[in-house]
Amino acid sequence: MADSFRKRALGTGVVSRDSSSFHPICGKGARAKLLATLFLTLLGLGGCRTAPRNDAQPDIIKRIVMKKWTIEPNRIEVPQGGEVELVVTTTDVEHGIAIPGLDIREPVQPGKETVIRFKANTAGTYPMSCSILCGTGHKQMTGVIVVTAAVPAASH
Ligand SMILES: [Cu+2]
Repeated sequence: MADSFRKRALGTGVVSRDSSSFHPICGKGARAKLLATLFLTLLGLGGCRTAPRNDAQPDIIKRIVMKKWTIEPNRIEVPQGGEVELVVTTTDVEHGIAIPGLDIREPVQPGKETVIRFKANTAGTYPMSCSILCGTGHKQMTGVIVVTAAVPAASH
């Protein structure tokens, strides 16, 4: 008798809990799903914004160190057709890396890596220089990117 009463009470309890929380749970679930979708969308957008401008995986990674008043190394050779990644840092003040022939101009800040990707389409010598006035030796901060012509494939 007591058992059956308890069961019924529990049953009622469960039913009433279900019925009372049915709509809020649905609403919450939908909202959570919407929020999750928004969150993932934002993540996706964030990824796009911070992605390098060339999505291809680099074939060649070159590190460049800028400091008063040199660019090291001041000559970088890359093969024509290569996907190139330049990782530029500064050991002192803010500098800027400019390679006008490759349409590259980016600030280089202390404590940060400036990562630049490009495809070396056309063979040639591309002057690079510091693009941010950094002191008396600023104009000495020069170098070249040399894109070496692709060797024609040997005939069979
Ligand atoms: Cu400079």
